[in-house]
This record gives sequence, structure tokens and C-alpha cells, in this order.
Amino acid sequence: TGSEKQGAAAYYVSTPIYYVNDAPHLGHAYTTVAGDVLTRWHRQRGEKVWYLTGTDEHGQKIMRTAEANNVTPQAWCDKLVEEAWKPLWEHLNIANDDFIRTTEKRHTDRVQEFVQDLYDKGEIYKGGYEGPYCVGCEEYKLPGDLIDGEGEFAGQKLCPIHKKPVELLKEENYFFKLSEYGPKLLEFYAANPGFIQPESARNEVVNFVEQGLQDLSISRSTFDWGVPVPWDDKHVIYVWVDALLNYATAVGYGANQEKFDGTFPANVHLIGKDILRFHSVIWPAMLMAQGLPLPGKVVANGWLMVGGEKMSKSNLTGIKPQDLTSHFGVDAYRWYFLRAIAYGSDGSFSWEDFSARYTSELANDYGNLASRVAAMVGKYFGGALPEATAAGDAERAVQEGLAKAVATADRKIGEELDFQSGILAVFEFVKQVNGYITEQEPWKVAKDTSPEGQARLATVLYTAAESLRGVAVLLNPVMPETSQKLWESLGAEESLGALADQKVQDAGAWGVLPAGATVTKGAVLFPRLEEKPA
Ligand code: ME8
Repeated sequence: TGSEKQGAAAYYVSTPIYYVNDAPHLGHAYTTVAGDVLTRWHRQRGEKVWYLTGTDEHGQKIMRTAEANNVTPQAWCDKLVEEAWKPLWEHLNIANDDFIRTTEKRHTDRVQEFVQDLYDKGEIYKGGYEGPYCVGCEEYKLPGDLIDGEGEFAGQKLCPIHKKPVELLKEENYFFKLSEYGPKLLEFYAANPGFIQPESARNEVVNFVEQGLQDLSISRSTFDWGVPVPWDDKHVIYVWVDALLNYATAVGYGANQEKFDGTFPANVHLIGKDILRFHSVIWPAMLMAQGLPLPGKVVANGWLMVGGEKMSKSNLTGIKPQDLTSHFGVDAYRWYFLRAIAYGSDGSFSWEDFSARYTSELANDYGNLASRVAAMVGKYFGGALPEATAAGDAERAVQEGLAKAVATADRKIGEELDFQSGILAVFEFVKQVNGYITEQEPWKVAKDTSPEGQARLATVLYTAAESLRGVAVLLNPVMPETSQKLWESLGAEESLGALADQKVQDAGAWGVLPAGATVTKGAVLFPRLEEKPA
């Protein structure tokens, strides 16, 4: 991966900053939840973490939306940010450390300085450009990338992502000498094979750069909703240059050197595959031009699809994140998309699939295990966790199962961003513990009132409860409210302290939960689903 950060540095993860032309949808929430799980995972390891999200507020797309709504672009952005974007992240329990808006002065001042600096270094020149532009992408397209329109768009060339006609733009612009960075970028990709993930994304970018890069138009003069070019205020800075710089300005670039040095560059830029080139070609080239360190990796998620199409603001199909959380709960929502779709691949959402997985994996496997164990400790031991004095091979297998789940989940989620495999490893362990209880039949053992019988019963219930202690820690980054409920029901809050302070590294240790802990039945973790809303 990219540059190595020094000891006290934060593990820095970013989401794209989203366009505020409309409210957030499932696709945006997908990337943001993934970032939240990743950063919570690293916090659970005891690391210092910086999780950044925010909004991209300049450019023609936002300007036109504001015009269509008869408000100023700034008023439009303020409203959307406060009424739609921030509330959704709060609702989904997103623990971001900062929220950057590109209309903030802390951002715009630094963007101007950055661009002025490049200009002074001779990295920017004035030139003319004519070509097809997609306002949806806020990007000039190469003619070869366009597709032929049909039906209402017959005879027109369309953007392959937005399926809308492109506009022919002709402008005098300032250009960044991007074409000069091709060889350096290729060298960097070769030296850092993990820089772009997944592999398919990496190959796509390498092929693209190998074909030769064009210089990048970095200013626009046909509208004014943007950051003025400092040496020529008839131009505004191209929205993508403005936007990419958020990753630097938000952590103190040009303003707070100490914070900047301890945070920048990002360890992981999470993005959707639609904005791969911006993050793996333009952004690193901009940093190279300034002699700044490059990010650790750029990880592209696939598209959430509905009816075979990428879910987008214009193709919402009527399902809002809130429709799903009110039905399944916030934790199940956070879990579902990472569990059901291999990160990096496209995936489709369906109510049927979500309902089926909720019932079998969350309610039956996980929820029932937690409630059965608490109920039996209550029934047979008055709620005081008994001591395990008669452990044998069956118990050792469970202990090993937990250690293995910890190691696998830590590697898969914390390092490889393979959320699906990491979550599955924990749920495999949940299954193992369920199987262990079914085999041990504690309800039968309970009938044996001999000291040996009671010791076996105690051992089985301790083993199950101690397993759940590990599960609560491992699933805390994914389903924090559920883990907290379980943690309290195991009496762990009282005996071991806050769940947030339990380290992933120690989660696989055995015998952590002390005998005597007060186990209570607690709230049902995953209530039975109501009828699906019409
Ligand atoms: O591109 N499936 O903002 P944006 C999965 N402002 N992820 C999806 C998705 C889908 N169907 N739809 C959107 C921009 N996303 C720029 C970014 S960053 C310096 C500037 C997610 O509002 C995915 O992460 O169009 C994608 O990259 C992002 O939302 C695009 O959001």
C-alpha cells in the first residue's frame, strides 16, 4: 500500500463526499455503513481512528437543482444537509469524527491555496477544450465511452452511467498537466499492488492509464457556483478538484500542521466504482504534484442494483433507508448489506432476501442463542453465572472456535475489508455454539442432581455465555445496539466494564466473563418481523 504513517498516526478512513442534489439513498448508506464498520473495528482494536464523511456542494448539478427549486444553491445545500444527510447518518449510528461541507471556509480557502500553489509551480496552464460533458458525472467524457440513445434519446449520445444525453461544451479553461503523471502513476501502482481494490478495479485503472492520460480541465467559466480560481475570478475550480481536496482540508491541510501530519493521508478511501478514476488517477496525481504522501488504498464497492439498474437518485424505486430500518431495525440494516453482498461486487436488494436472512440468521441463530442461554442461567442458577469446572473436549472445541472466529474476522474485516467473510466467520461460530448446546442438552443434564451433573450443567452454560461474550465484542462494530443489549444481559457491563473498551485482540481469550456475573434475560435482540409494509 501507499505511504507508511508514523506511530501515533490515526487510522484514517473516508467516504465519498456526496452530492446534495437530493436526499441520501441505499447506495450512499451502503458505503457509509461500510466505513463505519471498518472504523469501529479499528477502534475496537484500541487504535486511534479518524472517520470522515461530508457533502459535495458545488458544481452545475447542484446549481441546476437549486434553480429548479427556486432557491439559492447555498440555501438548498444547507437544507439538504441539515434535514436529510446528517439526520440519516445519525439514525444509522454512523460514528464519523467530522463532517466536511465543501462550501465551508475551512475548505474553500485551502482549495484556493492548493490550486494557486500548483499554478505557481507551472502545473497549470490555460487552454481550450471542446467535448461531451455529463452533468450527472460532472465530467468530460471521451467520445468512445458514450453509448447510443434509443427511444426518446434516439440519435443522441448518452452517458453510460446516467443514460442521459451529454452536452457539448466548449470553453477556455485552465488545465492541470495530468498527462505527465501517467508513468509515475503506473510505477506507483506496480510498487503498491494493494493500492486499488478489488483486483478488477485495479486492472481497469492500469489499462486506462496505460492508454495515456489527457490533461485535466480544472476550471469552468460558464457558471459560477464553485470556488473562484484565485488568479482569475471569471473561473471557478472544477468541482472534482474541489471535492477531492476535502480529504486534505478536513484534516488540517494548510491550517493545522500537527493534525494534518497525524492523520493524512487516508489509510482507506472508500468509494463506489463509479468514481474510481477520480480517486486512483486524478487524486494521486494532484498529491504527487504537491509532493504530498499518497493514500494507503482506494477500495471500490460495487453497485446496489434494483431491477438490473444501478440504484441512483433518479432511480430510487421508492425504497428509502428509513423504510428498511423501520421494518428491520437499524442494526439489522447495517448488517444486511455487508452480509449479503461480497464487498466490491454488485448486489441486488430484495425484501424477501432480507426477511429470510433476518429470520434465520439474526432471529433464529443469534437472537435465540442469546435468549436461551440467559433463560437457562436464570432458571438453573438464579441468574448468577456458574463456574466451569468440568470442561472437556467439547468445550475446548468451542474455545478454539471462538479464537478462530476472532482471528478470521479481524483479518477479513480489519485488513481485507471483506466484510461478508468476516461476518460469516462470527455467524459460523454462533452456529457452532448452537450445535454445542443441542448436543449437550443442558435441559437434560439439569435433571441429574449429582454434583457431577450440576458441574456439567454449569460448565455448559458458562461455555455458552462466555462464547456470547466474544460474539458481543466481534459484532459490536456491525450491530452496536444489539451488542450492547447482549453485553448488559451477560452482566458484562458490570463485571468487565464498557463494551467499547474490549479489545478485538483479547476477544478470543477464554474465561474472561467472571463466574457470579449477573445474567438477565434482557430485551429480545431481534423481534419477530411485522407484516411487510404495503
Ligand atoms: O460521486 N450502489 O457523489 P454521489 C453502491 N460527489 N454505492 C452507491 C450507489 C449504488 N447504487 N449509488 C451511490 C459523488 N453510491 C461525488 C463524490 S468524493 C471526493 C466526491 C455511493 O452523491 C458510492 O460510494 O454521486 C458512490 O461512489 C457514491 O455514493 C457517489 O455519490
